[in-house]
Amino acid sequence: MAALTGTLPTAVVSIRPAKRQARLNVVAQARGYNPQQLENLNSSTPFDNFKFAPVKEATVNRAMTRRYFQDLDNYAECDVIIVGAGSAGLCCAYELSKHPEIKVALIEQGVAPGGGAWLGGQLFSAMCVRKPADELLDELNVPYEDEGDMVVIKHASLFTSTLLSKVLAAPNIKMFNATAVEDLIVREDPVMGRYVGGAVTNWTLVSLNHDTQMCMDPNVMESKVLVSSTGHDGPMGASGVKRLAKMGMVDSAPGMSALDMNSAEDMVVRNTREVVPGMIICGMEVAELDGAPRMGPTFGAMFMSGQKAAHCALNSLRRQNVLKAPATPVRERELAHA
Ligand code: AHZ
Repeated sequence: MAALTGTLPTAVVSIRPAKRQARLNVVAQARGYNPQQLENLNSSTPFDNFKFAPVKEATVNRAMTRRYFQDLDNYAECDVIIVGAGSAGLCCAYELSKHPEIKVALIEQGVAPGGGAWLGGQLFSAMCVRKPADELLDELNVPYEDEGDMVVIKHASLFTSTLLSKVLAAPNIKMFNATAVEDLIVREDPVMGRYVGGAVTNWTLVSLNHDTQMCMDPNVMESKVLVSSTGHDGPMGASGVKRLAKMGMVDSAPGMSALDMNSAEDMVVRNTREVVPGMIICGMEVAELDGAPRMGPTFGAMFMSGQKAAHCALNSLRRQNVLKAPATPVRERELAHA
């Protein structure tokens, strides 16, 4: 028998059930089908007879708010704050997920994390990654086509959704999305000088409305290390380094330079660093600070810069632990010779 094809006349859909069945039978027979076949297409699905258990609306409210406010309370002080959940920030978070003892807050101004990593260049699907950054793809089990010195993922979203799922599942990482970092906490220390001690936050929708409403003061989160991965200049991008430049904590933030894939990717990874005590930069924010070229649609440097930033953060935490440890004669001798 021929396969069922074609659509039914719309009039059939709107008439009463008995009449409708009769019409369907006629249509089915006219087209050479058994009427039961047509009826089966109309009938049951595995979801027809289910029923949810009753719920109290307030229970749903409390399930969300209790957790969110517990998180806000818990993350008022954390080890690492990552600002920006683009490819660099997410790679940094993923690397830190391997250290479950470290408490990480990932703050993203957008509702949807991922930054520019949902698509390749010019809104195309494929994502190009120069080697050896493909090692991360093997670790994540993201498939790709090998093209020699670079690999190509069939859709950037496949990479980003896989990475994001690992980061979000990590017990030591909490993502606060729809939350903007409006400013930095900067303190003075007799030994270190000025250092970054955390982030000044607000709901992004509030941040975007400071000029329409009065006095919407921000919140704060303290960190031992802040990783700034806010991408290149834009409404909120490069906000970390621009703040440092305004305060004279770095000479200037000239902005990224014109495209040169070959030098750009090496430079971004090489220059990923603790730029002032307590603050590490990675991803395109590095190019913004150093006037380095942009690389356009190749993502290897973003992966490796994010991974390197995680290691810089671990080093910074270790250094802070050493400095905070009570001085012993042996340690003082070690420090004197350091
Ligand atoms: O929403 C931003 C994005 O998700 C977020 N962000 C920016 N400012 C923020 C703020 N508070 C909270 N003040 C903020 N979040 O940071 C994320 C940056 O992601 P991105 O993808 O724009 O930057 P990236 O450095 O991770 O990756 C850059 C990818 C590029 S750009 C480029 C070129 O222009 O040539 N080439 C590549 C591969």
